[in-house]
Amino acid sequence: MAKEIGIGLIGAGFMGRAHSNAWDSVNQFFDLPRHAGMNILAGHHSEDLAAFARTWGWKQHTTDWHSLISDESVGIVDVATPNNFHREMAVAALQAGKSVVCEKPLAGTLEDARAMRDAARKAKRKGANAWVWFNYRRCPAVAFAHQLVKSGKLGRIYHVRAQYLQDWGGPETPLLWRFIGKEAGSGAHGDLNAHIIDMARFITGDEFSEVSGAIQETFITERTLPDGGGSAISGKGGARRKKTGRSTVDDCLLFLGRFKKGAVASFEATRLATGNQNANRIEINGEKGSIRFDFERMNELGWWDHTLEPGLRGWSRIMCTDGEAHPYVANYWPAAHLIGYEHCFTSMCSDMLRVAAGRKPVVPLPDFEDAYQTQRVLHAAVRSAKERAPIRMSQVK
Ligand code: NAI
Ligand code: SOE
Repeated sequence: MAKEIGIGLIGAGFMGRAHSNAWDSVNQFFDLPRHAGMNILAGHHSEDLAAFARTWGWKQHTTDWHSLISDESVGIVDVATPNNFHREMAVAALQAGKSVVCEKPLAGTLEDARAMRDAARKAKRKGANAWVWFNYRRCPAVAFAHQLVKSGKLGRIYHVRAQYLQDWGGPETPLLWRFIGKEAGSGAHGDLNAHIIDMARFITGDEFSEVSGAIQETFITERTLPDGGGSAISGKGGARRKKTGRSTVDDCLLFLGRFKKGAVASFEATRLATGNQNANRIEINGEKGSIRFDFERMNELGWWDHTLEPGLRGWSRIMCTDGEAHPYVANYWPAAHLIGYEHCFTSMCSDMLRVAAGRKPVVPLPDFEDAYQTQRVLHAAVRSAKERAPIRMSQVK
């Protein structure tokens, strides 16, 4: 019987649900050296935590996250709260000797992210792990793209073209925490560019050397105050107050970049790309071939083989559902029986449980050290937008 690791989850919102589902299902889909025990849930007193715990299978619940962190039955603390809480919660957990998995972006500010990275370094010496939920790495198509680049299939990389386009942030959307700078750190930038920066670094295996040409805009500066309920992300359909408040984050941020090995790149994140709902896209062009991915068709990877004779070249649509070739899918359904958003979280839980038992993950897990590099790029892009100047990554410590 595999040894159990107790999980303590903080946050009972959208990600609280996604993570609960993943911890609950990981040991059904994967045969692992460790089992996840869903021991304690912590949330806000305004929430019906008893109902949440019952629905998702948490043994205990509390409104005091400090008690969750000090509880002996908890080995991994899962932080699924708004960005401004990440530092306090993650650092406290690491100092208590727990492993941590924290939601993205690592933090709202570079300063907070650095403190988290430093705490993770110290905790690592005592055997604790610190990971970040960059869940899209574990879409089989993205993990496969990482493997293709690593094996040299694309050759030298020339271009990285990444976009994360959503459209839920129009004037009808109330002033949720995602629009409050002190809580979120930034808007579409930290929320969405964080994912595609991580994905670009993960697939190429390369690091940024420079960020330039950044522009950001806040189109909707005043929003009505929310009064609870509505859609998980946008609060649409929920109750509102008449009063309004100021949005203090970007609605979009676009920037250019250079990678150390010479590739050039463009990034765009927005919540106002009308007609695009969760278009998390990346295209990478290399000397021998290209890949492209769009989360709205997450089971597919576009592949262009430039080594073929010219008349035979064309974009292939690879269904990344072949258990013998594509990472993770063998653990779910027979070939061509598609998987969804939630499976990427479950696959990430499987890798964390593997690493907790001293084994290797299927593809690299983003840890605090790694996510700190993504946070530096986020920071450089904001500086580039404000200073209207290129920023060398060596200028961002
Ligand atoms: P949410 O607003 O749906 O949920 C936040 C939860 O945190 C709520 O249950 C709230 O009560 C709880 N919370 C806030 N302060 C707390 C405290 N002091 N103690 C205990 N609980 C507290 O937000 P959502 O969408 O779940 O986002 C949470 C985090 O997950 C953010 O960092 C966000 O960027 C990230 N996220 C990541 C996604 C991904 O694809 N990896 C998707 C959506 C969000
Ligand atoms: C809202 O923009 C959101 O839920 C982000 O917070 C997530 O990180 C992204 O994966 C989906 O969209």
